[in-house]
Amino acid sequence: MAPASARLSQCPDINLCAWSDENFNGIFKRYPDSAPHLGGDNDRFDSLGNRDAYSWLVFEHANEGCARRCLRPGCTVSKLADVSGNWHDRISSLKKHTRATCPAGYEAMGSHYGS
Ligand SMILES: [Ca+2]
Repeated sequence: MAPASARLSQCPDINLCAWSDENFNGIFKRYPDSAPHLGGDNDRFDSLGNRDAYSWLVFEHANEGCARRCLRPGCTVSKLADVSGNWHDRISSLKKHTRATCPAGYEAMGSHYGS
């Protein structure tokens, strides 16, 4: 098993990256733009990394529906089950924000990249 830092390095600049398992393991996907539907990756992700210059917003349902959280630039979530509300296998849409900060009403999650 590769160290977490090696798997995080899968994530290229200017992308929101997602993995199907915690600690950046499993199926890897990257998103340069918003994704209102995740298709076969719906309710699959367990870890995230944001290497974009903007915050990314995640939602429980497709089309920015229901519960939501925010991941700021340079931040990761190694285990979405530990995010408040338990986000294990829960994300169904992603939105690239227009700023590096989180919008009002969006709870920030995650820790600094690589920590
Ligand atoms: Ca969902």
